[in-house]
Amino acid sequence: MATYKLTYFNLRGLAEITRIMFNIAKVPFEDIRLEYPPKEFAELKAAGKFAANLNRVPILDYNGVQIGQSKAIERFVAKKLGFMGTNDIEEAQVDMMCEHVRDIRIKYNEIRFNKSGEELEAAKKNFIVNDLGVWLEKLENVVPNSIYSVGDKLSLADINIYLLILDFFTPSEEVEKAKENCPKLKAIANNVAEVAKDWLASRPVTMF
Ligand SMILES: N[C@@H](CCC(=O)N[C@@H](CS)C(=O)NCC(=O)O)C(=O)O
Repeated sequence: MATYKLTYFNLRGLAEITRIMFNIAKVPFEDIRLEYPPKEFAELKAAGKFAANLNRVPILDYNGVQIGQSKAIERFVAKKLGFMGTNDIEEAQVDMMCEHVRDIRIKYNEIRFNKSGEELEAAKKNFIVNDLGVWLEKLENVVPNSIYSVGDKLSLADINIYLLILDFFTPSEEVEKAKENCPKLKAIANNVAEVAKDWLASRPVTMF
């Protein structure tokens, strides 16, 4: 039987989509969580433990083979567990949706990680009030009227949409307003939340 060991910090961050896939598929994996803020990380890094991700995490150990880069890990695990569509076209569509979600998250992260203090708060609010709804409505336009964004089963694309709609932004009236014209995205996200509810209720509570 295949063995999966996923090493990351004790955060949702770049590992959570993969953890959600293992939990929905009920496939056992070792969820190795390094202390955050990092303590033992420097020592393990110096010992070459994370070379496959250029001395960073996450790292997936699959049957003793080390795989780095969170998106490569997500796609690999999605393929193994059946979350990457049922044919080449669906696989490309899943990939496309994931990249759409990534683009929107990057836009917000560019603000989050490049500003501070009052300037940060003002820029975050400006994005949420003026830009987020516009991007979400574009995404809403490319998903079908279904609880699945691609084909007729849950995929990596749906889990990305779940993260964007229900996890990534701190809840607020403005965030709710940005989502108000996106019933299809909400239905997809709510379906993932329902299917993954045991994991979401029992996972460690972390700051991000
Ligand atoms: N593109 C990489 C980025 C990996 C990355 O930046 N990991 C961070 C944690 S989120 C890390 O290990 N930082 C510690 C360090 O760089 O020393 C991926 O997606 O896996």
